[in-house]
This record gives sequence, C-alpha cells and structure tokens, in this order.
Amino acid sequence: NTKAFIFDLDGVIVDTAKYHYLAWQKIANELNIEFTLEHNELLKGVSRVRSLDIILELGKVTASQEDKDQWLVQKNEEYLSYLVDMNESEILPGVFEILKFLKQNDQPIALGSASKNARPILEKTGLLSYFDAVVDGNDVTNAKPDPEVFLMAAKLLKIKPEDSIVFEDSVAGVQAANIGNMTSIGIGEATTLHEAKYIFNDFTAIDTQFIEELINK
Ligand code: B16
Ligand code: MG
Repeated sequence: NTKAFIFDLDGVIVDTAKYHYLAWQKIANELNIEFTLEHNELLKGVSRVRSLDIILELGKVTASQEDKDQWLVQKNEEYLSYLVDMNESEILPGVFEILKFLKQNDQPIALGSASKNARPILEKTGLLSYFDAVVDGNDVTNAKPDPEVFLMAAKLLKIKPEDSIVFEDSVAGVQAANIGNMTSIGIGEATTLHEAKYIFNDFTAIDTQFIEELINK
C-alpha cells in the first residue's frame, strides 16, 4: 500500500515559531503595539501578509499599503537573520525517525507549508532530500484552512486526497486537511487540536506500528 504523507513545517518539523515571534515583536515594538506569546499563537500557520494585518488589528493601527509592504520586508529580513545558523539540531524530536521509517517503506513524502522560506529551512536542516514534493507559500494563493496547499502536494505525489495523511500543529491546518478529505494528525495540545482525527504531543509519541497501520488502511 502507498499513502501520501504530508508534513507542515513550522511547529511540526522545526520550531520556527519562536523566530517569527521575535521578528514580529520588533515590528510591533516600533509601532507601540503590545504583542505577546499568546498573540503569537494567532499567527501559526497564517501567511506573512495576514499575520501583519492581525498585529495591526491588535493595535488598532491603520497603515498605507506602502508602509505595510516595508514592514513585511523588514520582518522577513529580521526572521532570516535567525535562520542563518540553523542546522539539523533544530529538527523537532522524533521527526527524523519517522521520515526515515517512511522512506524505508517507500512512502511518498511532501511538505505543505504556508512559509515562503520553506526550502532554505529544509536545506539547512538537511531534510530536503527526504521530500518527494515541496509545496509552500510561493506556490499557493489560498491560505489554510483552504486545502489548496495539501491538495497540490497530494497531486504532485500522485496520491488521492483520501489516501493522504497530514501532520499539522495549527488549527487552520487541521481544518484544511479535513476539508481536503485527508486524514489529519494534530501535533500539539489535544484541547487546541480537537478537530484532528488523531492527536499526539510530538513525534516521539508516534510509534512505527501506528504508521504501519496508516499505510495498510
Ligand atoms: P514566511 P507553516 C507558517 O509556516 C508559520 O506557521 C506562520 O507563522 C508564518 O507566518 C507562515 O508560515 C509564513 O511564513 O513569512 O516564512 O513566508 O506552519 O505553514 O509551515
Ligand atoms: Mg505549522
């Protein structure tokens, strides 16, 4: 049996949320907008453009498109500065073992991320060669919970949506997988991700027997 295994990036493979947070915080500070870790939760899985709008809404700030464009560039430059030293030590616990197991079992693997920086991150962590397809923020027009990113990934792997499995840490991402008729696996808090078909705290909680059962379903 062959299934498509589709991974989100931030919060699933690496914890880049902390870098997004630091970069957004700098912008928010300059604009005198209070931006806490709790607020940062709202930005998970959300596109860069939408993230800025959410922050501006928090501070009830209106801005010209020109200003917004400048802040978006500034945010990304700041974010990229944190990625310079990134290496395989930033791969979240258990992820590498599952990727290896899937490869050994000839299962196609794809990335389905909202990030426009996904490829360099996969390269820096040494994981790019594990992915048969990479679909990211440069390829899609509709953000999660729209299933576009995952549907495109499944299509590239030549696997039907109903035979696709999605690993996601964000609510919008879990919803996207469900709307796309795929099997959603939430990585994180059960209270937050209750819409997922299965939920695990992290990848160390997923054993290879569970993956085997998914493959043979
Ligand atoms: P970039 P994911 C998402 O990645 C992040 O969760 C989200 O916080 C970020 O704003 C978005 O990527 C865009 O990232 O600014 O690098 O294009 O979780 O979909 O892998
Ligand atoms: Mg994510």
